[in-house]
Amino acid sequence: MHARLYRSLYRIRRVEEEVARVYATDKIKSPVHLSIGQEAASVGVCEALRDDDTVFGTYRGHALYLAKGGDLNAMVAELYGKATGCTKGKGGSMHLIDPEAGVMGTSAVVGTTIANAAGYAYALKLRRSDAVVVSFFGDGATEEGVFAETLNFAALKQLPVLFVCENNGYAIHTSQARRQGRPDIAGKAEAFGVPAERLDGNDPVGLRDRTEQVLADIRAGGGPRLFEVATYRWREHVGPGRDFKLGYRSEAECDPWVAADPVARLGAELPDDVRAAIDGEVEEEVVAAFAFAEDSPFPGPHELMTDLFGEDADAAAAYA
Ligand SMILES: Cc1ncc(C[n+]2csc(CCOP(=O)(O)OP(=O)(O)O)c2C)c(N)n1
Ligand SMILES: [Mg+2]
Repeated sequence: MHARLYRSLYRIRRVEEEVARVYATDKIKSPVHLSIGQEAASVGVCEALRDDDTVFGTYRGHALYLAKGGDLNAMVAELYGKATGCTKGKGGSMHLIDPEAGVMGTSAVVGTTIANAAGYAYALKLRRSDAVVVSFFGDGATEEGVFAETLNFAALKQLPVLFVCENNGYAIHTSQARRQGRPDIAGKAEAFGVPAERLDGNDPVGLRDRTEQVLADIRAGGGPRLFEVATYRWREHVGPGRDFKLGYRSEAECDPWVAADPVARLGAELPDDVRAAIDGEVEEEVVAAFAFAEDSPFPGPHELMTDLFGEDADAAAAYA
């Protein structure tokens, strides 16, 4: 029985379905890149992490943020642009952060957090910590130079970092086969000296178990590793809808992924009463989070002048 995994998966699914529902009202003040269909990649990996491990991710980051324990109220309020959001409403859906939960940041700029993660891992190594950093990114991000540079550096320094490429087959509307001369991300990592493997993104149990094994090696000083996780985005690249009418992919291509949906599969394995209890608790939590966002104030104008590098006089003096 995998009640814990199911709860995490179902909770993310319900939050994003609610985001999709509310989006049409224009109350959500930021573009949203939904993870619906891809939740298991984040959940499977994060279930194997310790509280003091950290993650870095992308603009498609709701699942990762929640799977690692990021505060739900602060996330929804952030999407609403409210002062109670995780970046006081300044970052929106693409820039989620919850340092207390080990969510060190997500970014709209493709590839950037790959290097941020390695930098953090380098710091951990210098401090002789056995905590691990996990860097999540898409298949498109592997075409950025920073991917190659970071893998080279991580292998050279044997950094405690697990790279997780969520390969959903597309960068916006262009398939991997139309972008990469050699569509083999795991193979590219191996070329840099980073042991890599391909895993099923619809198998959260397998992902959690494999992550546990690999993390033990990384904690013991074994150096960086990479997972290429096969997954699929059910909705449009950005926004709440479906986009099969655009013609860059077919609904028939998506169908097998929906049929193998791990949220439904794990849910069906649970005794009815256990599942009903989890579903009920999640529903209450989701309703409360959206109410929290609705009721929260927008940031005041003074917030334009806070959280700037120049705001901190000591730091500014140090660089003078
Ligand atoms: C440096 C940079 N170049 C281009 C873009 C525009 N852009 C936004 S998302 C995206 C596709 C990225 O695809 P992938 O890494 O596979 O992530 P997915 O959206 O599939 O999760 C691109 C090119 C950007 N945000 N940043
Ligand atoms: Mg992609």
